[in-house]
Formats: sequence, C-alpha cells, structure tokens
Amino acid sequence: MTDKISKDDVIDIDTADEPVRRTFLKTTGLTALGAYVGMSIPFEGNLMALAQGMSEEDIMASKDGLILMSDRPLNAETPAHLLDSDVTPYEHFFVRNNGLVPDHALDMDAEGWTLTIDGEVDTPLELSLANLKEQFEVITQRLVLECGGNGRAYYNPGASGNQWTTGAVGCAEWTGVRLSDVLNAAGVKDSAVYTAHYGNDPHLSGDPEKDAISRGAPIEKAMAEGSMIAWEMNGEPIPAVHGFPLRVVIPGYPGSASQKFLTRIWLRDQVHDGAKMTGYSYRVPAYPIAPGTEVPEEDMVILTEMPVKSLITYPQSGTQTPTGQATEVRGHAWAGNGDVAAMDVSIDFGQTWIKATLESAKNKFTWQRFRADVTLPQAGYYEVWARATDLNGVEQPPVVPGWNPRGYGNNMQHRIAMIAT
Ligand SMILES: Nc1nc2c(c(=O)[nH]1)N[C@H]1C(S)=C(S)[C@@H](COP(=O)(O)O)O[C@H]1N2
Ligand SMILES: [Mo]
Repeated sequence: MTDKISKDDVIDIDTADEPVRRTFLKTTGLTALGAYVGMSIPFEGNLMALAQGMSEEDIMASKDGLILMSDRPLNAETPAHLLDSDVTPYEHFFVRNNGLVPDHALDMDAEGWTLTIDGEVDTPLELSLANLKEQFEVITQRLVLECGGNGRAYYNPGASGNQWTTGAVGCAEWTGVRLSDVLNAAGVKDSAVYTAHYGNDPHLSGDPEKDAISRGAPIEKAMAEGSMIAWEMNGEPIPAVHGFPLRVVIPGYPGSASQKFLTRIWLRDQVHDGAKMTGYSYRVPAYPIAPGTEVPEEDMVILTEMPVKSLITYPQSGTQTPTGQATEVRGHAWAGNGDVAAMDVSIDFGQTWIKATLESAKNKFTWQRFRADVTLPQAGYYEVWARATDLNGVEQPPVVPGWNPRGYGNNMQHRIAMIAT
C-alpha cells in the first residue's frame, strides 16, 4: 500500500488545538482512502506498522491485545500472557510516548536524517544512517525495555501518571551499533560525565521550543556493554511508534533513557537537566519515606538501574487446570544489573517455593526464560507467585517496595490465579 492521501487532499478543519487537528486530518486521510478505492485496508499486526503513512490512531490498530492507557500521548501496555515469546513481536510491544509521534516516523521517511554527536568530544560528528551502518560494527542484541513506572498502579496511596500494571515491558531484538563505538569515534573528553539524548517528537503543547522528553545516562553506562544506537527492531526498520528511524537503547535503565526518534547525543560536563530529568520525573527519594509523604525536590535522586523482576506469561491468569496433574508455569526474569541468578515459584502464598529452571541469557540485559511444573493438590483457587533473584542475592519482594511520589521501580512478585478442577 504505497498510495496515500496527503494532508493537502483533505479539507482543513479549523480547531484551536493544533495537535488534535493534525491527527484528525491524518485519520481522515486513511479512512477516506479505503472509501475512495472501495477496498479494505489491511489492519493486521506488522503489516500496518510497516505500511507507509499511518496516523497515530492507526498505531493501536496495528497492535494486538494491548490495553490503552491514554491516547494523547499514546500509551498502551501488554497483558502478561501476550508476552510469552522470547522476543516480543511488534504487535505486543508496549507503547510509551511523552509527546506526539512525529510525522516523519508515521511516514517512515528517513530522508536526510542525521545524528549529531557533540559537547564534550574531541571532534563533533554528524552521521547519516548510512555512515552509522558503514563506519561501525553492526551488532544485534535482545534487550529488555521497561518503563520506570511499570507497576505504578499498585502503589498506595496512588501515584499520578499512567497506571501501568505489569505490561510496560518488552524484550526486542535490536540491531545497530555500540554507543561506545560512536562516542569513541568522536573522542570522549575527560570532562564528559553524562549523555543528553534528543529526539524530534513534538511536545504535546505543539510548542517547538519544548522537548517532549530529553534524558540521558552517566557516561560510564553509555560506554558500557549493552548500550547501543539501533535502527532495527526484530529485523525490521524500527516501527514509527518505537522511534523510527533511530533510537538509543540503554538496557537495565528506565525505558525513558532510551530516546526514540534520535537526532542528537550531547556529551555534558554535568548531569543532564533536560525535560523529565529533573524534579520528580524518573526520580525517587534519597531515603526511605512513609507512603504519601511529601519529599523536597532536592532530596530526589535519579532512578538508574531497574530492580530484578519477573513475569508469569503462561498460563494466563484464571486458567483452569486438572487437580493433581503437573502444569507448566513459565515466563521471563530480568535484572537491571545483568543476569538473573535464580527463579522460584510458589503456589501457597510464598510459604514454600519451587525451584524453576532458568535459561542462560543469550546476551546481557535480555530476559531469561523460566519454567516450573506445578501440581495443584486439591480442587479450588490458587495463586502462583514468581520470585527472581539477582546476582547479588537480591530477591523480588512479596509486597510493593518503597513508596515514592511518582510510583517508580515496583518489582513486587507477579501473581496469577489458577483454578484446580
Ligand atoms: N523521543 C522519545 N523517546 C522516548 C520517549 C518519548 O516520549 N519520546 N519515551 C521514553 C519512555 S518513558 C519509554 S518507557 C520508552 C518506551 O519505548 P517504546 O514506546 O518503544 O515501548 O521510550 C522512551 N523514549
Ligand atoms: Mo517510561
């Protein structure tokens, strides 16, 4: 499907709100096309994502089974049972936007795209996509991307923001180059302490002076194994909503460090203070506080490594299973600081634990498959709990950990219901 109706073909609708108007026009365009040519437009999974010229609304139609959190900006999470595969396919990959999906991405148009590397470097670089592909070793890694606010819905008192339950996480296969290789090519000065990432997604207000989000990472993390600049997700050009044509992936850190629609990496001689780096955004109190406590801004520290976590992806919660027969329970485990050391499940509210098998990691910062057979001894209602342990011996807690004003970093054990019949 290459034919499309341009904005110019559609009647201009005058509203005060430019962002809304823009989306309305684009939607009208696609819908009208189907009507004009009297054919149906394929709305199946990847097809739409890779088709050219989608609207922001079409993105949800190209996803499968996701739960919408908000449509402006577009945010949607994935039910646990749809995250069962080792590599999360496009249609099941969660969506998190702080601003609008830029037009060039919706059109999959990378013409003239450049990435600027500047700031505390010996030689600032301006790299085209072709430069990136030719000048550096190309690598492919499976990396977990998890929103810092995943699990926010379980904080009490509640924290404002998207009420993510367990599904703001996915593990895709990213192809691109090591961030360290690119930064080394520019020559990292001793004065560089932090990266600052910029993309070109418009701010919700439509104000071109404002960034939707601009976060970064300590230079040591940017230079470390795993951190990359990617142009492919699961072997295809990165789809519109996931950052076409280029994104950073800083695995193990909150997803917000992984800038989409990447245009610039600025090396700074101080901690980056871009949009959503300061105040209460992606920050937690420097000391333990009672739930609901107000914390002065200066006592908030940047959320860095995400805690050890796991998710039961099979069976689906609420599944019935025959009493006295072994049933496989499986899912994934991951940790912001690297590999997971152990995985256990419980069918008696954490009183006893059953050791699960844990597959070794294909590469650092991927998620690892766990499996355990559980046998429900008598008819009735059970909960299956899952608990991952990281390399430092740190386990997922059975309850929501440390309350914080914006509800970040909830790595409480995941639970599903199982009914023995
Ligand atoms: N340019 C840009 N990059 C961004 C964001 C954004 O709004 N704009 N959101 C961030 C956040 S908060 C998360 S959790 C991840 C989500 O990535 P995804 O939408 O591909 O799942 O992208 C990050 N990168
Ligand atoms: Mo996020």
